[in-house]
Amino acid sequence: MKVALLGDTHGRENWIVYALDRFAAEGLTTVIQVGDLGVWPGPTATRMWNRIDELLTHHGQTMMVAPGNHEDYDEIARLEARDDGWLRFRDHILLAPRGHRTEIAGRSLCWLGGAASVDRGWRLAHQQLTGQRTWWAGEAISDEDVQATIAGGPADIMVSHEAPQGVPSIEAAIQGNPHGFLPEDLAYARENRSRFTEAFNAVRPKLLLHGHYHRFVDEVATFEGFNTHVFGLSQDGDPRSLAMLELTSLKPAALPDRPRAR
Ligand SMILES: [Mn+2]
Repeated sequence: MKVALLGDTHGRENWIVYALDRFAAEGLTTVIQVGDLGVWPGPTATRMWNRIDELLTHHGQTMMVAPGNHEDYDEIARLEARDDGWLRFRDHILLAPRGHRTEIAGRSLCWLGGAASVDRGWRLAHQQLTGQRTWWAGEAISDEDVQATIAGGPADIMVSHEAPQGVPSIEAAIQGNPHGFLPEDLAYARENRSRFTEAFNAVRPKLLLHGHYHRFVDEVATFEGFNTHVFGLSQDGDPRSLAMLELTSLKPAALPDRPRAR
């Protein structure tokens, strides 16, 4: 069985429509999304997600999400959990609680969303100036989230927004603070990433699917006594934020080239 993989979408409707159409053209009905979906407050976002849910219905697709850092965690906290644990955002858009477990086509999956915003201070300053909120404390991965994830044991696939420490291409990309983030925000992000890494080391997945870094990552990395194929999806606008995964082989692949449908 093949499933679709989708990187950070940041609530960009035309990109999400494009992605879902591309997946539909390949007959892909299960979409794994790795966070920064765009769960935002206000009626504009509400109407947009209603339209996306209609499109998912039309295509017979379900989107399963490990939420990111740029999401309205107050809204996520109000969502109702279904009997199977998924948080229902829309009928066909399901958000994973931290440490959630599922099985698809015989493969075990562990879901751990969340990440710390390295630009937290800038977002809070922006809120003070404009009144527009873009940061929620619920983005951070808590000790309880880590413990819940560890309790579930290993899994074949881990779906997350964050990536663990020790992935060479990511370490190279974030080294040296090129954007000049605030020291306290860098420390906050580093500490949160350590917490994610602790959970990751207990899950020991064969394959990690993640977002957050807005760059394509495809490498086998060595961790504490195990190897993981780390597959990081890029963000909206970049073709490398779309992929598909054959669950038998656990090999992600790019979508075949086809003309743009709409
Ligand atoms: Mn993002």
